[in-house]
Amino acid sequence: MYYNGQIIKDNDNNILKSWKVIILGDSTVGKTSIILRFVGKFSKNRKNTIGVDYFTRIIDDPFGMIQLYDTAGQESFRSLIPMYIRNCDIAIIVCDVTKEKSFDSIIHWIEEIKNKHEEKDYYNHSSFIRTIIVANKIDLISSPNQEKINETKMKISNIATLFQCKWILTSALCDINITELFALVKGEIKAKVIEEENLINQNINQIKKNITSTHLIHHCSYPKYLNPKNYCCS
Ligand SMILES: Nc1nc2c(ncn2[C@@H]2O[C@H](COP(=O)(O)OP(=O)(O)OP(=O)(O)O)[C@@H](O)[C@H]2O)c(=O)[nH]1
Ligand SMILES: [Mg+2]
Repeated sequence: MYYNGQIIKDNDNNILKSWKVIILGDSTVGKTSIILRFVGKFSKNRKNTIGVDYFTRIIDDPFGMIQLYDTAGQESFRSLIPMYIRNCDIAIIVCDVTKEKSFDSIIHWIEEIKNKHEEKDYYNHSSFIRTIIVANKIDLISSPNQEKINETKMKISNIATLFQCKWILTSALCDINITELFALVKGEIKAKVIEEENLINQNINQIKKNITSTHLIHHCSYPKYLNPKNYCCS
């Protein structure tokens, strides 16, 4: 895979469509670990992310490339993140099932995404930033503590229902539901592809309408004396 200006190509010279996915959440909730699982480079000994890291992975369904922006959860980097949110297609918000405070931050990031989405509308961009909420480190509350798991599920699903997002419980450490999380991401990408196609069709129809009406005006303004018999408005 290589970059040629803005165009991204694979080794067979096929142009790849790319989708930007940003991963948000408090420090140490496991954002980098989730991404490293997905790109096949998981390691247990992680350092805190500084600023924003970038990863890619080719996907075949739909065919293209996922560009992953792994953000730092530490407060000192927070002001950097909104400008990355603005250009993304999908946001994954991660919390740690053992840290109550990390649940509260979900709302902060949803608000931030909403603001950026409104800005996008302002600039007449159509696409909506689709959001998935992830409760990570599920291994730390696994059975026999079923009650705690149910409580966590209830909490996450309530937030997700409120903001109309998808949600999932994961463990990057034990590789639980990471594939399923990125299946959700691919599902959201497919929904975006359909959304974009519909938008293109709408625009084409609008252009066709405009051409037809322009043609009529042109036809009607055809000077009468040049073709008096066939003059459409006569
Ligand atoms: N038990 C458990 N530990 C995890 C899991 N995921 C990540 N960790 C551990 O949590 C710690 C922090 O993980 P990171 O992936 O670096 O967290 P982060 O959200 O990227 O943190 P920042 O880069 O500071 O924002 C590391 O020690 C990981 O090994 C998990 O699912 N279960
Ligand atoms: Mg990190």
